[in-house]
Amino acid sequence: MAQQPITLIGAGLVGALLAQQLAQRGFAVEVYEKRADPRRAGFIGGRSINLALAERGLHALRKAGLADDVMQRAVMMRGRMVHPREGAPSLQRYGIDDSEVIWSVSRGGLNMLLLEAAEAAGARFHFGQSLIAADFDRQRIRLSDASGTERELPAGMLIGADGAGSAVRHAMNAHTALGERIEALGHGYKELEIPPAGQLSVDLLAPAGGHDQFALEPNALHIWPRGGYMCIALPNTEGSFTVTLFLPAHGEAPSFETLPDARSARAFFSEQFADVLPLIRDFDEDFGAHPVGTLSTLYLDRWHIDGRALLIGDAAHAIVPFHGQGMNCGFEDTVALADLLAEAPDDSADVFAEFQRMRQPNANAIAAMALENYIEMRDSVADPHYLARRELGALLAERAPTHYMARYRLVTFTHLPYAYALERGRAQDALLDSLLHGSTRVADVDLDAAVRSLHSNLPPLPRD
Ligand code: FAD
Ligand code: E0Q
Repeated sequence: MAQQPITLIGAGLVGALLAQQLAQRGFAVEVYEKRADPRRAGFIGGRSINLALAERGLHALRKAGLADDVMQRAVMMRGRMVHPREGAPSLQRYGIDDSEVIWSVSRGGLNMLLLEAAEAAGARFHFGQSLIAADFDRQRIRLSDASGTERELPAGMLIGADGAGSAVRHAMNAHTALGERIEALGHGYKELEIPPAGQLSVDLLAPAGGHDQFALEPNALHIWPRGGYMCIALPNTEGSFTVTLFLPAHGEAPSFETLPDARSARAFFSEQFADVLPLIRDFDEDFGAHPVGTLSTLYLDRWHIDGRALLIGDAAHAIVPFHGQGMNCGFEDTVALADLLAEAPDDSADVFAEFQRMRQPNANAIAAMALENYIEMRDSVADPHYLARRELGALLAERAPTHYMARYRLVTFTHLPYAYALERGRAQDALLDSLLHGSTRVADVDLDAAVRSLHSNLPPLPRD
């Protein structure tokens, strides 16, 4: 192939995987990344931050030939371990059995693995290079290095994988209105760390028979739902956990605004998350040093300027993290785009338009489901009506697997389009509601009649 090189901005999770996929298909790829090379610099102060990898992301990694490498360093999560204010934690399985699980992976580790793979495939990376402007008429970009020195480069085909605050998007929007809409959630997040249990005092170790390397059950995503806010924790391979507190940014207590220092935060945790607090060894230091992150959903009318520039991943469709699908969706994007470009390397305008046509309805659907899942996680996982629907759903999935699959499973364990999962979930919920009509007594439902009603009201699930 003798096409013009592709200029990619951003070597985060999506940029690095896209670079690998394009290089593998024979394209010349030049990648410019604002930050230093994490393989040299180490990842943000050595903090271990992790995220949930599910079937969609894994499928993209399989196609890239990278799944085995990634899985070697992943921790299985069978379900969510819900820690109520009072009483024992309980595991809500994500799938029907251990064939339906998700995986906790290190963000930094995954990013470095993807950079290695992309370089090995022939992509070229330029670190410490920040895009500051783009001229789409002259097809040139302006970059600045860490010292502030600027330079200009030609960029015939420009792809922005530079995340939620995309500079490429900003430049595109100044040239052609993209119809940008950013909806702030109004809640922020802060990451804290639970070190391996070996590093905690002896009396906090798991009871005899437990996993003594871990302060909590390792093969689960832990959730402490508290109504308007919550904590979660995902396991790391070394036996540590990364805890994330999600809380309103402003307003009456509790909000990040009302927790200005570690002392107030400690008092809040000792009231609301009493069992988590003693596990976070360096609580004061973590709380004081780690910034509060912001959360928004990004909607655009257009993702591209004809064949000259395109946005992908969070730069095109940042979503709130409550379904654990942002990276998974971005990884799905990379396969779709690389396949389309390989088929028609000289028709980037058609390819970009087709990419948006294919992916935007699905990005909108996962954006909506991620927002709904925040409410579900922080309020409903302890709600009897929610639990009754879940229980009845599980019975129907067992008795009528061709006609019922929980929306969570459609999103997390299949490759069916997100938009289909959203639509099917609505239809299934309506049916569950009509079967339960407000009751929480699953035992009272006539299951044979329920299965008949399911078969006559809903088409069979499509083959994946
Ligand atoms: P990013 O990862 O943000 O990468 C963008 C890259 O571009 C960065 O390296 C940045 O330095 C670079 N860059 C930025 N500006 C410039 C510039 N001007 N010039 C050059 N380079 C630039 N997703 C999941 O699938 N599962 C989860 O469990 C999950 N948990 C999450 C938890 C939280 C708290 C948050 C906030 C998100 C979570 N996500 C999760 C979403 C996931 O993090 C994102 O969807 C994913 O990182 C998007 O990848 P990206 O490459 O598009 O953007
Ligand atoms: C998952 C896996 C940040 C984050 C990531 C996640 C999930 C949640 C709650 C959060 C959703 C769920 N979930 O448990 O239903 O499945 O990734 Cl907060």
